[in-house]
Amino acid sequence: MKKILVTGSLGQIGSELVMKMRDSYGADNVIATDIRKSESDVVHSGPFEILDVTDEKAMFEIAKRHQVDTVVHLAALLSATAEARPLLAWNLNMGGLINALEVARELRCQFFTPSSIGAFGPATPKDRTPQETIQRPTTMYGVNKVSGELLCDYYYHKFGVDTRGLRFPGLISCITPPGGGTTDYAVEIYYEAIKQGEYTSYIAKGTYMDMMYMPDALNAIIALMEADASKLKHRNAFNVTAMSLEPEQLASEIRKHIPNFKMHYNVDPARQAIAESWPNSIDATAAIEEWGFKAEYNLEKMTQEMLVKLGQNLSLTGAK
Ligand code: VAH
Repeated sequence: MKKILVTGSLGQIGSELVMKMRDSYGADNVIATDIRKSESDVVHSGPFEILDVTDEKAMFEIAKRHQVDTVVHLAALLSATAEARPLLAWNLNMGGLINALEVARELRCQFFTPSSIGAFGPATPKDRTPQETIQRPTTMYGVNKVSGELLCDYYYHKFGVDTRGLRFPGLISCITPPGGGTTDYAVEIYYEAIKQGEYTSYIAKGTYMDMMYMPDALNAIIALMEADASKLKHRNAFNVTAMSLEPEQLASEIRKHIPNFKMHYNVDPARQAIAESWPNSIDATAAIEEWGFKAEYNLEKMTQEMLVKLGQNLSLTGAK
């Protein structure tokens, strides 16, 4: 990767990945794009372009003008929003993906896009879900993710595009809150713990989902993209995870730092149904064996860092 185009650069992954890639590859070598502009480090620390990923001509023009050799396609609607607006999700998630793959094909770029544990469904083995197993998701987001995995495989086998991807768990970050996800509760809880000392979870206690702290996710993307292609058997959909959590575990760990933290529940049936259709835990053996995946953060280490960094960020913005 020398010259990288990133779509969805102001989103939860993009806003941190762009900054990390600019540190590693040079600010001018990471072209950030998003459908809107905002006052952020991403916009001010290197090249930024407005891009609607459903406009392939515009994407091709930006990629060609900057002579990129890598496309990192992150722009997408997450699970809860996709379930509320399935047709919009299909058009954006699949239309954006095929456009990004076409640009990568025409300009002979390496390609990354994330899949998700959302690519699994109720028929999938729930515990230590294997790398290769039944994928019959019951959400539009899951249909998009399975279709995306197959499309990326197709572009590799048919056109030789060096496509790579990861099935991400819920990602927890202190920089840009996620929007429209099912696992967002695991981010919101930290913000509310600091601001209010309590949190009302829309996911029921005892509902296990895989989670990962954002620094581990960013390292995984870069490690996969820099991995020896000859060692990759799975390419576009490596299971990666750091921990399997349910809301009470997060609450207990937070109480080690904020003893009076109170947890309440007001379950959202729509997002609870999505969560229950996903695995409790997935198996990351293929990623470990094929390109050395390793997560550095467990619940204790993540919570310690999240509360310290969020506390600083919220004080800075006066939100505390
Ligand atoms: C979501 N955060 O909740 C995303 C992710 C595994 C979950 O794909 O939709």
